[in-house]
Amino acid sequence: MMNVNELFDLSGKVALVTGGTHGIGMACGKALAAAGAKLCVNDIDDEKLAEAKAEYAKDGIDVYTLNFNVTSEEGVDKGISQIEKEVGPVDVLVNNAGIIKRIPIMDMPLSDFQQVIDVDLVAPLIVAKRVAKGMIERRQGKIINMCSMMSVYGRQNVSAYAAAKGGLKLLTSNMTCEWAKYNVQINGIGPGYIATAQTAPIRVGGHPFNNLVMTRTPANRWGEPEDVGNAALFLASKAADFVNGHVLYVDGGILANFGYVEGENVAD
Ligand code: NAP
Ligand code: GCO
Repeated sequence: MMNVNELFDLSGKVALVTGGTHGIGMACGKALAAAGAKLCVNDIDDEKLAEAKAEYAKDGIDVYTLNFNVTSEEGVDKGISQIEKEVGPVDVLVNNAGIIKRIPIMDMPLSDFQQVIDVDLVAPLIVAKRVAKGMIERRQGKIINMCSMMSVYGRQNVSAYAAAKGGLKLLTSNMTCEWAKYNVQINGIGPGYIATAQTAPIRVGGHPFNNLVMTRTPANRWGEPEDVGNAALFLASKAADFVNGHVLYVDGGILANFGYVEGENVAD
């Protein structure tokens, strides 16, 4: 008979969550650590790494922290080598680190567009390539790329972000085409609108975008980072060993919903 605990047990596994010092990344980290994984998180800010270490410790998690920029091939190689030496080979990678710039296409400097592409699309490739080498040799591994509603939809002012997240969805497919045969599962998570620092500018203080999220989200609420962390645990577990190239949308039903008008006459 199946043992559910074994199915979701990550004991002995090394997990890296990029940008895992707060928000969705921290929720993913906490979920993986709760299942027994030895958790590593990176960031580009030593202060945030120190704060995160203290925050994780409140949950009894002794997180391994290190500072490297996911857009730097050299930095990523050094960081992953350090993890492999100090902790062990990476079994689970969550490509979570990301940025957004909300600027109309016509006003967005090319350098800004390029920066978003570098962090949100090229960096997941850099990190995945570096850890996949060992996963392929060991014939096992889990890679989870943090996609978005913008992997499917466009939206005003987030062109670079949508281009990156759309590309990340298809990069996830292509990683699957090339690496699944080595028993590496590569999937994406597509969070809906989640209450984090990244969405605070369009969520807090009575921002009108709140109304849009409420009407477009059938669950009628913003998601919590933990909602995404739970999905990461599933995709990192044995329960998802035959799930590959899939983007698991954790969106409260947004993608199922065209929208509605208050007071619509349902008799028509
Ligand atoms: P967040 O609060 O902005 O956190 C992003 C993390 O990535 C931060 O820890 C940040 O570090 C780190 N980071 C940024 N650039 C980096 C770099 N070059 N190297 C290393 N780390 C870097 O965002 P979030 O809301 O938790 O989102 C996390 C992921 O989910 C992102 O990929 C985002 O696009 C995606 N997502 C978010 C939502 C949402 O509604 N919140 C929905 C869909 C998808 P610093 O703080 O030091 O800059
Ligand atoms: C925005 C938001 C979104 C979310 C997320 C939705 O400005 O539209 O920041 O992009 O972060 O990606 O899935």
